[in-house]
Amino acid sequence: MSRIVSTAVAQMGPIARSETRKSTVNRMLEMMREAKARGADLVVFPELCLTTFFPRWLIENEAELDSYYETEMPGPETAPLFAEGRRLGIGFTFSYAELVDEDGRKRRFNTSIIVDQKGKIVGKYRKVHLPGHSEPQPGRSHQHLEKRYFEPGNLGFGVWRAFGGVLGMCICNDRRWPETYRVMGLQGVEMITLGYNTPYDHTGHPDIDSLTQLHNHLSMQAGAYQNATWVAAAAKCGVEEGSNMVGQSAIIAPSGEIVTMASTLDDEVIFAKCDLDMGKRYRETIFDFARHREPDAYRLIVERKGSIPPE
Ligand code: ING
Repeated sequence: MSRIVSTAVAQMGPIARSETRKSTVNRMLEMMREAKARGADLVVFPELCLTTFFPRWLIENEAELDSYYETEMPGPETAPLFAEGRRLGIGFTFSYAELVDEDGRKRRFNTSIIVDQKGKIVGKYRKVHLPGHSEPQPGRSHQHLEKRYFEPGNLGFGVWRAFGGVLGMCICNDRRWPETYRVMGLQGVEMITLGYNTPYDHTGHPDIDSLTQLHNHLSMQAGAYQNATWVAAAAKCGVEEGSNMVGQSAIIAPSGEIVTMASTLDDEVIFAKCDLDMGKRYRETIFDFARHREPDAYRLIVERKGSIPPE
């Protein structure tokens, strides 16, 4: 008997700086209902999908910066998501800016949660890989200041039993790093959900930036195949406050194949029936980690942060 997770990905178009959480939550609720109508058990929303992608600006007023963060989850403005998920019997995942007092100090994380079909938070993850800079860079039309506004996640890459399988999460830039998938692969992950905000002008090098779409899917297809896991990825996309961000949200099978993809730059629900047992045959042959991996040969991956060429 196959273990099918009927999965929807809810891509979101631009969120204006002035758009309220009430408005973004209503857009999410609309797509949650559409996902349920299409038979979904789970719907995946994008990274930082309650507000505009604020790390594109230098924000020096702390109260203004704090206004982009959630201090409770669920809070008054996000509670409707949990109530509707419970009413419809559909789980969901999304990322938000988390402001929390931890270890006696104010801390800021880019945080994602998995909520089950009863509206219970069953998993929490904090983004490990923060791209961009902590100081504004000259000559850029938009900044990328996640290193200024978030700390690297301190929860590691966890996995949780949910929806009849083993689920994990990552967030945006995490999807470019093979370590992200492998740490979850070594815990038997069968589906990884993620969201992203990916501007086309990230590096400022036209030859690289023109390959943003390729690098988006290449990273996720490789991660899925090399760890025999499904990947369900939701873009926040389109031209948002002048920043052009890639769409092409996708559901990717353990084979590395894209089984469905968004074709607009707006709010759009895509859907696939994901057989969690599909990864099994890859894990029993090509990627039987226990039989084929040689950790003693990989020590540098953990011991060394930056690359050191030979003398
Ligand atoms: N955004 C981007 C991402 O990793 C980026 C940053 C864009 C990196 C393009 C490389 C190329 O998709 C976030 N939020 O991590």
